[in-house]
Amino acid sequence: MRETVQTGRKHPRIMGIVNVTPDSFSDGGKHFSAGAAIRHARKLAANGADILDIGGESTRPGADAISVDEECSRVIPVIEGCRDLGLDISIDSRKKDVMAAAVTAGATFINDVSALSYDPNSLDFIAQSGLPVCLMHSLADPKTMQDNPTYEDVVAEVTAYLKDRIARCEAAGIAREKIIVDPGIGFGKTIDHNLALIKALPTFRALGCDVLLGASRKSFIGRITGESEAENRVFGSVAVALYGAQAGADILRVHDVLETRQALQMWQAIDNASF
Ligand code: 8Y4
Repeated sequence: MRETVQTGRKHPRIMGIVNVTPDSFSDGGKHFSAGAAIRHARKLAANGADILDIGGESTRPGADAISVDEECSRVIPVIEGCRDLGLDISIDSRKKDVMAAAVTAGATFINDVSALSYDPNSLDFIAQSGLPVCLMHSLADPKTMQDNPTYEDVVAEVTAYLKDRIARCEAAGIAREKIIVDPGIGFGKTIDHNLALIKALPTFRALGCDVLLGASRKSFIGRITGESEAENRVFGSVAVALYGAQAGADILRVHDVLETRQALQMWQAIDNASF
């Protein structure tokens, strides 16, 4: 064991992605398998995830909307199958009824890609639950958001949007310490918008909230590196995670927990070294 005392900053928390849709975890056919999703989630936990982000609704442009019942039938068994791990469990949903069922099943964190703008009942629910919530920026319509997104100044506009969402949360009784902000990489952004937002992470921290960065395997990494297969974007994703850690991200949402954790451990050891 090393004798030096670790005093410097800790690395960001790792949020492992558990995408519980029929195309991610099937029983070999067209049916969603909760067992396969739970096995994957438990592996992410063993690999060092601090938070598991469990979501049942696809955010792909043009994906079909699903009902509350369908969404619950996907996510609830997976939450129940992970709650004994003692990790934070994040419910990735825009619907208050799904959030509420997830919290009853053991979720301890709300991740809403609509920043609580999709469901008018979500704000009050989160205020009374007392749970932390991630507010992510996205352009309004998921179907069209990637059709030539334009901003005068992407950093200023995303900052202003998040500031407004924080104010609405605080007005509803959600404490600022419970709010996590996220620039929403890939949600209505070009490659250059994504790069500018990652570079501007310290600006988002200045809002007085923790910051979440979700860039893992996203298409801008594929466009920059020429890697068309999302599963082959691990190295590029780890590089973004390290840049994000250096820039002050508090939570990194990633598919590749083991790889990201190893990279962060080395970054942290160097960052904290003082010999
Ligand atoms: C390969 C695999 C390529 C997945 C792209 C993707 C974020 C998020 C998503 C995010 C927060 C995704 C639910 C998109 N991204 N939540 N959710 N922040 N807070 N695409 O960046 O991972 S889904």
